[in-house]
Amino acid sequence: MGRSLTNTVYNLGLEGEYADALRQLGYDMEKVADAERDAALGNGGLGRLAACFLDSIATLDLPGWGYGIRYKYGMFKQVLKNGYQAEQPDIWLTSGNPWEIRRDGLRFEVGFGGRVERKKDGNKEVTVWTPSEKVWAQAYDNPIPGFSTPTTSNLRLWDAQPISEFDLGAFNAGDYDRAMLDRERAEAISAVLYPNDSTPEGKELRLKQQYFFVCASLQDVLSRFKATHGTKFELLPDKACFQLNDTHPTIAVAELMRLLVDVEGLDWDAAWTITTKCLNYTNHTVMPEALEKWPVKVMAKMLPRHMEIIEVINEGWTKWLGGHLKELKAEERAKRISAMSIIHENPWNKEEMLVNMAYLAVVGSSAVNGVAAIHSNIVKDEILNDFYQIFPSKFQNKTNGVTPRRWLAWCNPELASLITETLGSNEWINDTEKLSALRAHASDPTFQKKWAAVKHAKKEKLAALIKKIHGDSVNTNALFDIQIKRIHEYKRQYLNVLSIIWRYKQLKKMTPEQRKKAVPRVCLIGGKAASAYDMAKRIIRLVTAVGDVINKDPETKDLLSLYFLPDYNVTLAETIIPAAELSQHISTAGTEASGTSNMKFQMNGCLIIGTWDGANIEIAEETGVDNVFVFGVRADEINQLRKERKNFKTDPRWDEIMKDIEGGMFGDKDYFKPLVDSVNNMKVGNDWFLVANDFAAYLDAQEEVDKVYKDQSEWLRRSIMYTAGSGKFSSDRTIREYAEDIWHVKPSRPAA
Ligand code: TH1
Repeated sequence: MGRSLTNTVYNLGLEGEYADALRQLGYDMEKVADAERDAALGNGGLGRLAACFLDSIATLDLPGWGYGIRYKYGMFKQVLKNGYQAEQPDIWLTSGNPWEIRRDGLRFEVGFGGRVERKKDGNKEVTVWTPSEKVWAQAYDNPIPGFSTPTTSNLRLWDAQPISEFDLGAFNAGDYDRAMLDRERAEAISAVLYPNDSTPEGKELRLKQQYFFVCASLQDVLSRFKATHGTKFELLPDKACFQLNDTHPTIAVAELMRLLVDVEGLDWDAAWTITTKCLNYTNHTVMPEALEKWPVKVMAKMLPRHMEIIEVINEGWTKWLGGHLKELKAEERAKRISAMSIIHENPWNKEEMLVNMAYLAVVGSSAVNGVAAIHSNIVKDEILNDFYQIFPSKFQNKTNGVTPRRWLAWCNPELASLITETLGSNEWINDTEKLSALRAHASDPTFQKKWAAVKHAKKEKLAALIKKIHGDSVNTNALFDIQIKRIHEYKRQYLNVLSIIWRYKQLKKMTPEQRKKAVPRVCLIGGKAASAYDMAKRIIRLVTAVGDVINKDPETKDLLSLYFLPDYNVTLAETIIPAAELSQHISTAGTEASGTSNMKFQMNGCLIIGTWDGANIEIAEETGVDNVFVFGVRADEINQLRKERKNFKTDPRWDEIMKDIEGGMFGDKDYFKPLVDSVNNMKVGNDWFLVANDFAAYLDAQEEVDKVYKDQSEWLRRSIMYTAGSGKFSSDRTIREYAEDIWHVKPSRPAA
């Protein structure tokens, strides 16, 4: 979520009044705002997307809430120690969180482990699950006010608490450690966020977290449903629906079945009809290693009844599939069924059976969607193609969006005023399509001048922050070139650093006369590496090591500098994005499902250098493809290219840089060896993400960037065209599509 104070005041339309009131009390708004810590309860784009969705749900007067875990420790704080990433705990709740409202008395029991028995209830057989461990899920509400509406949405977060304060028996017997055990075990569940972005952590505690928040959230909704509709569960799909944000809450399929069948006494088929009508699934990644699979053994031990339910679902599903595919030859049919089974063998370990959570989500949902047009096509044509063939009408696209309140109107008030003044009203904040009227001004020199002045002011502000962090004054007349996102091989920060090395070497070779003509750049890279992601940490070290060399070089430092911005988070993004002139979205084509910072940069008039991937494609279409620096191979080429890696002839410039790194030009050569190997050595990495492949095209695209930057009026024209073309990427548009095509809900505003 990031910070709440400033955004809340903004959405409520109280900015001036609130600052005045504070001043009368002797406080300065900016300082007060700065004291707030980010709520960092997610990893990256996935969580921040949900935050934008809540802003849009409230603003559009839609009846929707968010659910999650009230982690005691959120995303770790990243610090640099001698240029290496180190992690520190995010102790964000110590001074209290003024935004949350603890709902006393609103808590639900969540069980784990234990045994399952069949019992007779009259002449009906019932299933009774007796968990061996129980905890409370205590509700905390975090209000989300809409912009320019009385509607306020809610983010309900669950905190895990022990059922009994402590074991008095053990305490009396003098066994103090055992007396505290329950508390510790319970609190562990909501203690800490797993810091992996896009790759799942196969830890038991993670499954426990998933079940914990799903179980509490479903009970919460069902209890509210029952308060008005009693046990008319056939009405449930009309009254409630759940959007599974990736596979993480997919255990909901089994839990809703359990609640309806075991607790409410519905028969299986009726419960299945209701369950599949209530649930929908959004897929957010195509990375094969990211698709969650839980070992049957782990699930059976922690959630024995759910494992049974999943087995029954799978039996019904595969049986139905057999009937559906009866035209196929027996052998082919068996192959298809086994490929689509929710429970299957671990391909790396034949002894182990796995529950495929994406398959469970598809079978258990009404609608399945991807998050950008290209991504939804990859979902249909590749990852879930078998399922698409069976249920073509289930599959949809919902291109991501971001809230224009936080990411333009609020974080860039100078640009917002200029836009409002130019368009004659601020209606664009709720109707971003109106931004397209800026196109008529894109080539107007007077307007360009004002536009440039805003960008410059934002660059000055960012430069002040860099000075505070690194102690250096950067050249604010330089092109501000920025890549901020989680560090991942597929996002290719590595490619960016390699090109910076090449740029540095070129500058070094130039005469002073030639240097006068070079486009100066300030390169900024920020992002966290998952603590166990070794290669990502090496990439961070390479960035800092290259920065250490070039930022100290008196000959070139005004023409090229490189800084790593530690602890990239929502608050930092709010200062960085308005100041950016060029932003990098350079994932290997076909790997970034959507990306959402690309949209935030676009709104703020920042040009994009990017691959034909994720939402970059739609951004280019809306902005004008010629206004975007597009390079590199296309998604449909990568399978072939990966096969042909061995015959790939690297660019001589690439070979030179690899030798520099290996030779110790940036120190630490042993530490960088695995990085060099991952892109050169067929045995080690095979250059899976095609860094070497796209290198030459990337350098060409960067040269084109310089050329356009030298023509400031062309650059500014493009910059204006980006904002003008960003209308589609408001999360209001995305949420309207979810509301109409999947949730079937209509706006309704509380009576004033
Ligand atoms: C991200 C995707 O990588 C990104 O492309 C997309 O814009 C964003 O979701 C929102 O749709 C994902 N983050 C995660 C995090 C985890 C697991 C899967 C994904 S996909 C933990």
